[in-house]
Amino acid sequence: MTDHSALNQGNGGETHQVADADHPVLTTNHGTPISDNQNQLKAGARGPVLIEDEVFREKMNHFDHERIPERIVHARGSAAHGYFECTDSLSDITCADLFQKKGQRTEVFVRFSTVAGGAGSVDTPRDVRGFAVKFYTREGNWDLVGNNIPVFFIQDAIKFPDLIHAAKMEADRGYPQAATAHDTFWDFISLMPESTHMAMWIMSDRTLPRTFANMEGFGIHTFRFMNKEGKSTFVKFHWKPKAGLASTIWDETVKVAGADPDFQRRDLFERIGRGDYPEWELGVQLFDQAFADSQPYDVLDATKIIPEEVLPVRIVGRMVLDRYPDNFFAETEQAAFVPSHVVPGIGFSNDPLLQGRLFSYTDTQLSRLGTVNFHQLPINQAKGRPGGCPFMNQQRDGHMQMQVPKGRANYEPNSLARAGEPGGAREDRENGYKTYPAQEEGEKLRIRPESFADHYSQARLFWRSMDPAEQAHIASAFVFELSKVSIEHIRIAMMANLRNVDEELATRVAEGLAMDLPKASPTKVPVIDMEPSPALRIVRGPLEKHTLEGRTVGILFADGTDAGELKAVRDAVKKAGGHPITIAPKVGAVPLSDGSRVKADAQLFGQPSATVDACAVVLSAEAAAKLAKEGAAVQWVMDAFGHLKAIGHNAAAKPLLDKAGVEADAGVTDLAGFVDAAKRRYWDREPKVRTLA
Ligand code: HDD
Repeated sequence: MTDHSALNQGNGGETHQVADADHPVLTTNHGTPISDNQNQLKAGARGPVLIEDEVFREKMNHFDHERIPERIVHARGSAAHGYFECTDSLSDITCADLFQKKGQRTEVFVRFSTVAGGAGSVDTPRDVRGFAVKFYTREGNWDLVGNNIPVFFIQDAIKFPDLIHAAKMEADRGYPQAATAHDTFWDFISLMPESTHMAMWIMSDRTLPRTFANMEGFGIHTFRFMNKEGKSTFVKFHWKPKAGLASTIWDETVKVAGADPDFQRRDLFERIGRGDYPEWELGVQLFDQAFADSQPYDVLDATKIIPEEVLPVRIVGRMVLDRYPDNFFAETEQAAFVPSHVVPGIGFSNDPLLQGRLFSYTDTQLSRLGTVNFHQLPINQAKGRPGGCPFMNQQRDGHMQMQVPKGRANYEPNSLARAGEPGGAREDRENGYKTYPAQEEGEKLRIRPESFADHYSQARLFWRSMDPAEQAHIASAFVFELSKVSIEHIRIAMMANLRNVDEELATRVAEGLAMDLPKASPTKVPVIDMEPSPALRIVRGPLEKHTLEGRTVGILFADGTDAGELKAVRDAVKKAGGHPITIAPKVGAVPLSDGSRVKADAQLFGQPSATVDACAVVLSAEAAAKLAKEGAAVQWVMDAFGHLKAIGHNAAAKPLLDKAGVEADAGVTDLAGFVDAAKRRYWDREPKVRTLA
């Protein structure tokens, strides 16, 4: 008979590693030590497996249940921890703890997301980005759940399911994933004129942010601040990126999606890893009822902005993201953002979109996280409260209850304390959350106020505020998207709406689609010409920053590259705050002119120039001649030029640039001038490299 005792004692796998000083003993979930993690329990070495094998069954069982429902929207997201610091006290305006004292810090967890795609979709579709901030204040968690665009598609939350159904993949065919360029989306938009303003934003470069660190964030709705005396002030929230606003060219976005589906997630991870912490200023627009009444639109209408030129943004804080989550699932996936979670000093307005959201988010967490106890998950705990996480109430039990409350006080009021037992928590009439006692009265009606009727004036304002380069991108995006619409009447209906925005825009899009302009769609109220708002621009706007700080520079080199030149470019980029990435046809040891051998950070095929912010080409004459015949190298340079990036090169690299069709302009420099040139994009080059609408 064969002796199997050795196998049964757990040394049956070839890669077997055993517990030692560095590795604790592996156990089942109920704590039993495991002797063999390589083999199922069998009847005989080649025999059938046995159902009594709890080690296998438990492991499989857990694995089979690892996934939870993804978010119904904003499923694809990336997050980071950090802090908010108050830089200007708002204690006269709000009693919210985090705004009381200059210098006071509050922990935050921030999740960025795309809206339409599934959890595994690419980071860079044309889509709105979510910008959700959880503040762990000392008086509970406040979730400011915003987007990178200051308006929304619809005015009333009852339309949200329709909007999302229309935007997501089509119900019968299951595509497109994470894309608005399809029939059902534009069908809905064309039939909902209130979405026209947001449609302008999503066709703009705002939906193609370079990285999360290069986006603005907005709370969108009008909220309320309340101070200690109970006085209310309306407020709109703005996040202003320290790294500046920056977007990609559409062709670049498409190439980034192919080269690196995780581009923005990776950037967040690497940026934090190297200490380039993403940072934003928090700004507020504060106003009262008299101001609201004086505006040509309703401040309760989430399809409208208050231009910064009309009501300046007051900077009151900064937010720094300095720690990537330790575990994606436990933190990023299980984070539950709920706009109804506010803290004393912060309240809501009657915006019907906001009011609908106050219901939907808790509801969705119940199906996504599966229990009313989702607030007990570490990422969701109210950990800012003194003493850790002391939420105190008489709510009990439920799925996955993690707490073990002591005593009998699971009801209130009670008099148990008088008998020497713990009596539990009680309300705080003085400092507990108080709702603003707004006066309300009216008939019960399903009705949209007349003050919400203007759907085009701000769409026009947006178009007329754009830089010409951005206008060309918007018109071209409409051409691209509407050319993907296969039902002609939808395209015509959309064009009829665009005529109300701006005749020039409509004409350019119609020309791009080679179609006749239809009659403008009827409008309920006249479209107003508002004063343009330059603050809305990215290109040549107030937040376009010429800098290398936090940006990446690809340095293409190859066998025989001059060692001194390569080092000089790398050093100069670093000195200017940039992040150099050396790229070569082979990553191993590349021989340089002085006989030394260096490793490249990335390989030419794997790091297309679309993935970096500026490009340097440092080659020997032989390598340049060779690479001029290499498609990937020619494309690398051609795309750098086509994506309006700076290209710095040494003299020997010229044949490769010539082959790629690079023409002389301010962005094409020698290596000495490169670092300065690399701080920006060259918008004037665009008409030379592509036809735009
Ligand atoms: Fe929403 C998620 C932002 C309108 C219903 N929304 C969600 C997230 C963000 C936003 C950033 C992801 C949060 C995270 O990272 O977990 N949503 C917005 C903004 C809106 C908006 C800025 C308009 C101003 N949303 C909106 C409406 C409804 C919802 C009108 C429904 C009435 N949103 C949801 C949701 C989600 C969500 C279904 C899905 C996952 C989640 O809540 O936690 O409840």
